[in-house]
Amino acid sequence: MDSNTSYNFPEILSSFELEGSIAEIKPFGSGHINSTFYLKNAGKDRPDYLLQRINHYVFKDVAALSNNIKLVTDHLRSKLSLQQNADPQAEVLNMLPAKNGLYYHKDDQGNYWRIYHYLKGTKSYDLLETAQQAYEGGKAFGRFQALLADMDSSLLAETIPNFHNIEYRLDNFNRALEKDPLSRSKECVQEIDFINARTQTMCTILNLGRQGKLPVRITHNDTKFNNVLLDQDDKAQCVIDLDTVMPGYTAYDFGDAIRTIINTAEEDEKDLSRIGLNIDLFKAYTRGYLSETINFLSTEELKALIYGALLLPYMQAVRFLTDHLDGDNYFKIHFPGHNLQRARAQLQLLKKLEENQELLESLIYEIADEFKVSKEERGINE
Ligand code: ADP
Ligand code: GN1
Ligand code: MG
Repeated sequence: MDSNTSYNFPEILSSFELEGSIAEIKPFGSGHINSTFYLKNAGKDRPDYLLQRINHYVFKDVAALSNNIKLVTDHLRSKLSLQQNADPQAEVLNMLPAKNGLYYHKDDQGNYWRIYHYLKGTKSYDLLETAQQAYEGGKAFGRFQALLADMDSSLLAETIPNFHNIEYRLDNFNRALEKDPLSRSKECVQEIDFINARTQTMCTILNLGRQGKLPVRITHNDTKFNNVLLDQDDKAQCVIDLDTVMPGYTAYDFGDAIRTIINTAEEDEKDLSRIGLNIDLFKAYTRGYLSETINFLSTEELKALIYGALLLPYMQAVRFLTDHLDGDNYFKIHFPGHNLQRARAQLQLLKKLEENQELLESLIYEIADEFKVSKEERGINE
């Protein structure tokens, strides 16, 4: 959407207190919601920045969203400042205040903007290449949950209500199907049937939560692998994209990460035969994740991880297909039918996950057992 949109960058940049002067502004990243621009400083010894237009069609309350990010990043920084080998400046997003004293600026066209310090020398991957990257990703998201485990989740606003509530997502899907404003449902009959055949089983986590069997914690809720920055040596450096950090279940974060890590193809792969499971990457991510979380995850949470791995591609497919039926109002698309292609790819991934459910579940338990001894040694009980 940004290639043919003109923004008043001088006005936007002058609303923030930036060091040096900005020599170059270029579109950045591959996110589906916000729009990101890299701001290169003219001075070599001055910081570069990352400018983001916050999508306020998706995030209705930008003030509450910004407050969440401020609270979470402050908490992370204060926890890390107590750890000897940590570098809070490099490992936590640093959001700049605007001159208006808020953490965002609203421009004349009604767009909302924020700026982060650009973390130099970092990389993010849409598709992973090595098991080390997967392991580091697992550590990063696991540590993120662990560091926030003692933060009061009621301080955080729900930036998108019912974000991971599959019943709500299915209701929206059914509404879109009923309306079918562009008569697109006829081209996705198979996908609709596939989704409808799984509505009950996909409510497992929701039901466990309602029965009080899963604790509500602070979770990230958008743990795509490209939302963790790795350093030059592929070590985890910083978890980013904090717009959806809010109360949730740990299995959701695990599942969304696995969705992007285990897939041998892109999220929107057209050739479904290329979609397969990379079990080594699954093991590496799970090992990294559990190394940071095993000490606080309950038995029920551990059990729920596999359901998260099945649910998240399903939920994503439901959301992509709903948007396709609605006329592509939510996710940025790059060609007509993109959301349908994305939905098909996610359903194919789900098929593969279902075929391998037992194997994946047993791997989670095997890896958890590797850490059991140390857990018992430390006298941690459920
Ligand atoms: P989106 O919501 O569009 O996914 P992100 O916040 O994830 O936006 O940012 C998009 C991309 O920009 C990321 O995948 C990452 O490559 C890069 N990025 C984001 N924040 C930073 C940062 N502080 N320093 C360096 N790169 C960043
Ligand atoms: C969106 O903004 P981005 O690309 O990180 C979406 C996620 C989806 C993801 C699918 C706020 O994330 O929920 O999982 O696309 N974010 C929002 O790629 O809806
Ligand atoms: Mg992102």
